[in-house]
Amino acid sequence: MNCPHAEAARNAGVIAIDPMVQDLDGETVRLRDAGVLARIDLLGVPAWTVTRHAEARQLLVDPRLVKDIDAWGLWQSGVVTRAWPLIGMIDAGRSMFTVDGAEHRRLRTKISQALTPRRLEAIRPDIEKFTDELLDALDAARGEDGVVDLKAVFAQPLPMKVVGMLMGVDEAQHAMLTRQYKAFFSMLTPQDERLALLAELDVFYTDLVREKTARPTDDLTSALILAEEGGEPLTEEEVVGNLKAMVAAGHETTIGLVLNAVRALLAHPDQLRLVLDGEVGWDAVVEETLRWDTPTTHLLMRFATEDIAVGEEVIRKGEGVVISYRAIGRDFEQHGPDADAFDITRPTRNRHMTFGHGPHICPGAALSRVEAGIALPALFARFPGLRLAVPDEEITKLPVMTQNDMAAFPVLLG
Ligand code: STR
Repeated sequence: MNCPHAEAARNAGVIAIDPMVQDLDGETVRLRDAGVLARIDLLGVPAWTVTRHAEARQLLVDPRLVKDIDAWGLWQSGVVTRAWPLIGMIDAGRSMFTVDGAEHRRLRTKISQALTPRRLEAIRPDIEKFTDELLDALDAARGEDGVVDLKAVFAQPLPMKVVGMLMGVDEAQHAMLTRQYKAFFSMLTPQDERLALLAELDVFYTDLVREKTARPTDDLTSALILAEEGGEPLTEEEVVGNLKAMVAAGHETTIGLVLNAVRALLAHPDQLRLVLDGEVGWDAVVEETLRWDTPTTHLLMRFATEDIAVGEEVIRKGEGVVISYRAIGRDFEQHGPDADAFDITRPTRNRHMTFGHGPHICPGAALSRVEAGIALPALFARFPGLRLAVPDEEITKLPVMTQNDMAAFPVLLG
């Protein structure tokens, strides 16, 4: 029916995700209150989002939901085009991030095997060295007033150094990549600029893959290129896609994990004490931060290849589904009535779903845990008097729709 009343009724239950949101807790609570499946509006584009742990867990193993953008009705009909500011979050080239089923396993296996806890033990000394160097840099970057930006000098460069080393991206390129991803994720970047920078990044990564094809080294990019007996080798496009996904994901999300953990501890001094006194481990801080303040707020997007009933609602064939990990971390059913509280001693702290579930579960989960598990204790050991240089309310969030990304994190090192 095309009458304005029906239209208004349909819109009534729709939550518009605000690209400029500062009150992320408010957004999270609104989504959780809206039900298991909420109707959202992403800059004019309608989608569903899943806000609860149990249902997300089911949907994430449901083969009727796929990552292939061609399964999206609004894309097929041309309503969504590359002019939409979030298109780069979905139409990111062929890679383990965008493909399902047997092909997905083919694209992903080598990466997940390289990132197991056991394999990561080999690079622990490198991560410790990067951490120490960046702690020196923090010390040196202190201004006249003693203030230094923990994001720019520490939390941001560390994951880039680690993923750069793993994938074979030269240090000289890290500043360029940081700048480009910042512009990519920011909703203030005009769409033509975003598309241009994505094209530039494609050229950069393609050149890198060609260089590694000619002269393979011992990094993961070279390993992805080298054909193996039996297995079908990846195409150049697939290696480029995986490399992009690794750098973008490895860089952006771990920044949030480290900063959100520091922020939570500084806001809860009693809990910081428990860790510093050795009563609770740093792993508990990492897990509780992952649950309570997820680096990824919303993950775009999957598409229904058939009608899928979820509780009272039906996701229709062709509709898009977002997973709202921040709301899922605050699910009362999963974490109890105090789900909104940060509590490193909570019994369910390891039962969060921040890394996803099912075939696409984050292949870098163990890596991010190792990074944060090294960075956080080293930071507090070196600067036991670490504190915020501004009131917590003055920490601003960047205009990024899908990630919990702070503009800066000014601290006094004590
Ligand atoms: C950014 C743009 C790009 O070139 C490639 C990718 C694929 C991986 C995506 C990444 C994206 C955005 C951030 C994501 C990451 C996988 C994990 C990370 C979604 C679209 C998270 O925030 C969980």
